[in-house]
Amino acid sequence: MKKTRKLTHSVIPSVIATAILFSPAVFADEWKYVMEEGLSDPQGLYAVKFKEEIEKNSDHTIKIYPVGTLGESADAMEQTQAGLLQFIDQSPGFTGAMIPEAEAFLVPYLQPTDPKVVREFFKKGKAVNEMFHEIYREHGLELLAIFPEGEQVVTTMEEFRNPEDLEGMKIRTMTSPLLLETYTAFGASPIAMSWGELIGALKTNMVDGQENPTIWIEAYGLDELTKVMTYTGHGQYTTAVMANSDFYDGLNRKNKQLIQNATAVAHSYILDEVVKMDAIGLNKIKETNPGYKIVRLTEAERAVFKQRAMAVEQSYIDKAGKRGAAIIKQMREDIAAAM
Ligand code: 6CS
Repeated sequence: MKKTRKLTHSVIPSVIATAILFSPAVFADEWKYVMEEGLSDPQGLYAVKFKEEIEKNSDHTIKIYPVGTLGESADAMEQTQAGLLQFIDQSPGFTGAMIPEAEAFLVPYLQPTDPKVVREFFKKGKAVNEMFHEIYREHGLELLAIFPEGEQVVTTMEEFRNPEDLEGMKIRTMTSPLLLETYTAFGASPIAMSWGELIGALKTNMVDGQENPTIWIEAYGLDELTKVMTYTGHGQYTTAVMANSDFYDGLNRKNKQLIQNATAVAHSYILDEVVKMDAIGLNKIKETNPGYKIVRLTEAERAVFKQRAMAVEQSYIDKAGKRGAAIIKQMREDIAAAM
């Protein structure tokens, strides 16, 4: 009796401790994931796939915060770096002001436009997959994936074919300084602003145009607010998914693997989806807005903009230094390999 009692006293706490230690519920965390888009946009599709993978393979859950729910892009980044949020999807178009090396994805006429080459470049390219990790780390971010959302297309009130036509046109860009330099080099008058301000700025003629991929232009009615859409061939809208690096470093090996596996699945999935989405975006614009003018600059017309883009590339290298130059060189090699 005495023995039993003694046993009960000593065993119960350890049984409880064991139960607590190995109960899945104790390790089931809710991770917060913020992004710049809605659930049906490319970033949303990626986030939902990532969430599904995490929740299917663990007891953790992911709470997704779509665009607008936690402020603008800059606010979301501050909250992630402070550790209030665990994951963030933010594009170099916004991150570029903080991480100049990330502006490599904005250098005009560097990225491929052929969908197959684009896929290879993002899936297997050494630049995309190896060269940015350490750089993002310096900003408290564990870089997980980089993916495109479609070719950047310029929507304006008037047609343009050369830099002279763009003179005086106020083009909205995201807040990366290199985008301002790009549109200045292209002959326009760029104005940087957050996404939340753009629709109002177009409606009040504060700006005369903007750039975005077709899926986004159609989804947010940017074609309805402009008259012409121009394929200049100067780049892909690119975005990146990151985790707060302290959060990531604090995870055990199993959870890190869980995140890496979910990343691989979501990345593969989105690379296929965006090709379809780009075509869907264009077809929907043609269907719903038949009067909308769609222009594809000829090679000769593009050549003039390409010439101007060289100064922008040099400016990128001036800011991003040797690392930036190495990234550009590697990107060119990756594109050649992908072709
Ligand atoms: O132009 C923008 O600001 C937005 N464009 C896209 C394709 N995604 C989010 C971003 O905020």
